[in-house]
Amino acid sequence: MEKTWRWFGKNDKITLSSLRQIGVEGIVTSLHDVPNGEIWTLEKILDLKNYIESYGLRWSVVESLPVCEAIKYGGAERDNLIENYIVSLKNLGKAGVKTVCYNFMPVIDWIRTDLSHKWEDGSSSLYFDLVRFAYFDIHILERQAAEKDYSPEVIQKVKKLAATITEVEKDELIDTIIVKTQGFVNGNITEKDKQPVALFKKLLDLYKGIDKEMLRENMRYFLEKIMPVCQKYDIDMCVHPDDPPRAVLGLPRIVTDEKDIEWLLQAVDNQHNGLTFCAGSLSAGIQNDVPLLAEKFASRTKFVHLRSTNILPDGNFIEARHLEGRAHLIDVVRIFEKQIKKSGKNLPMRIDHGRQMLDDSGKGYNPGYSFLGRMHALAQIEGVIAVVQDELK
Ligand code: DNO
Repeated sequence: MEKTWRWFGKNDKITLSSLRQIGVEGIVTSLHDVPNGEIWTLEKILDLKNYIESYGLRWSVVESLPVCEAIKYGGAERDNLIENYIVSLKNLGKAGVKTVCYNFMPVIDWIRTDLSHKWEDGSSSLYFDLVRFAYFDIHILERQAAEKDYSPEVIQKVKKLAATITEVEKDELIDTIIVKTQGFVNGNITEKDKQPVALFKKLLDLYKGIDKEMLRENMRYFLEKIMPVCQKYDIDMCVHPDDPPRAVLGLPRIVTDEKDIEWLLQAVDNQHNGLTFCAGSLSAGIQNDVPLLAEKFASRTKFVHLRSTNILPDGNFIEARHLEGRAHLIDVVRIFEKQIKKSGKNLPMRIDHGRQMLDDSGKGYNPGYSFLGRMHALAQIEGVIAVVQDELK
């Protein structure tokens, strides 16, 4: 696999020269300064690409070219927005950047409730606590009939939490769920927004009446429109699974498990309609056997995220060490290395999230995207890849 790294552009505190030293080969990034829905010009793409190449690296994957909400809920502006998307893809194709990761999650991208869950050894990782999330849903968003979506045990615990939670904790929860984890990945809500909750509720309203079937049809519509340009420029679109892989906040989610992935690959049965195999996101779904999914979808996987989780009682989950947990990354690596051998085509892989450890704290890295924690995981995975490649000789 090609060793890639998610880098957030020229303002990222982690420099390309450091990445070069730790064995990174390719960069995963986006034009983070272009607002969602606007065209990525060839000029801007080439500027960043040349910058990356001047460090002896290559721009391997775009993550993400964000899909605007109106495309997902099927709003009046969707055709214009898809037109812009197509122009951006064409420009990427002309520049030779041909792997594009995106997602089709309504309103909210990945969800965590704690960004620095302490481990016994002093490091920390990201965490999802269902009771806190339900509290946010029921008491902060005050979503109509939200209680229905949680078990009586969870509701009981939410009541207890409501009696003790402080204002500071409430603010932190809002900041974690809809600001800090979202701003840098999709831009719906950013640190600049003064009233994130009100804004978020407006976004949720856009999906009133949109169920799983409708969201699927909107995804099919989008994919059918963009396939010709992907075909022409040999661009692989790689959808990122929903994280966590389940419906949330009354919103449908359609990339959660084997059936969903099967549906989307068949709905538009074209090699350019591919998958980002995010082992970590999939592993947070109790229904998912990660190596089994890797085996099944290896030929349509165009980009791999390596991370793992452990599911805890109550529907909570924690991001595990990369060689532990439900993702079974050793098996996953073996499956994709075999696929590479079979197809003769290399696959970009990035370490997805790392713990915060040693000198990572206080550096202002985006949540999950520590330097030392990810470097540590990369070294482990590099070892696994070397062993597997040796086995396959
Ligand atoms: C979080 C990421 C996601 C991912 C997008 C891809 O760390 O895994 O935000 O980048 O969903 O579109």
